[in-house]
Amino acid sequence: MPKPHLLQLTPYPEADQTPLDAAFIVHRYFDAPDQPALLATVGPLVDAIATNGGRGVSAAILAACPRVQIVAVYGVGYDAVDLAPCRARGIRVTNTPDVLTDDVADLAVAMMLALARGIVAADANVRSGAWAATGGPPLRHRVSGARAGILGLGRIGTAIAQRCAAFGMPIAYSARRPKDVPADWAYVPDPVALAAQSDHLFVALAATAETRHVVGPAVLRALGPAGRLINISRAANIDESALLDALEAQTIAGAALDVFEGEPNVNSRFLPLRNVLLQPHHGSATVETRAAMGQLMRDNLTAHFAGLPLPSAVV
Ligand code: 8YV
Repeated sequence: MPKPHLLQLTPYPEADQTPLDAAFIVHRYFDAPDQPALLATVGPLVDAIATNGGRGVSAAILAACPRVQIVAVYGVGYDAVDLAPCRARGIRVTNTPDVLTDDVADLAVAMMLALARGIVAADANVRSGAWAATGGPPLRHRVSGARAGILGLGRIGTAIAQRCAAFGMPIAYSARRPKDVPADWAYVPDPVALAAQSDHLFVALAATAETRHVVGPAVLRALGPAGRLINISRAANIDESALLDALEAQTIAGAALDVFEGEPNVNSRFLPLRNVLLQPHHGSATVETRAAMGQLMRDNLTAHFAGLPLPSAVV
């Protein structure tokens, strides 16, 4: 059986590239010198598209691939895939849930601790000699027992809540409906009300048209001058301009962000701020998890072309 043609929109680790190259005729769109020309030439041949959570697939690329059968996302977020043409044309879409949940939740908690305890500034204090010269950094704030609010109690939000509960933190969460969770986890569906009762507010929502800018001026006001925001979801869930206003005016205590509008380019207003922790969208970026994501993405592709059920289809 001839190898299917695969249009690859993003680079993968070598360990993932080798098996892809073995199973498919791979067309590397991401480093093509003339991407429109490549698309015009190979688009009619493409059977599958491989991408990641940040890159997705546009309607234009889908339109240039009239015989594409499946879009495989290396990541759990598929908000950057234009689903309307996929649904209209019967194009399957798969992602890589579960295998990255722990890593993303681990980083979210690490970001909370680093922000509240000033880990980055304390490292600089030692490295610069300031500790010896003028003493240690100023006192920071306890995390254990503080109130955790989880905006979006899906797989990752639940894993974050479980970790925070282990720190003795009271848990409150928003979701479309109450979840089957420990009885002392409070269901607070309104984002403003949730922020008002949170010291650390985690944004763990899948990005959709409904969640766009759900964290705006009202939520930030409710979070207040002692509140901290942690975002490991998508930048679109936050009104970044309103967040910058709040950080600059110190009307919230701080924010820890792994995602940004226009990433990897970051708004320069963030750079001088000392009450924000900036991370390079690396929630799932461990050797172990990326290997599992790559394997699951390939398992979906292999299953599709073998006519078998797909391990993790979203369309
Ligand atoms: C990205 C992510 O996919 O899983 C997601 O949705 O945001 C990340 O894991 C990352 O760009 C993977 O390359």
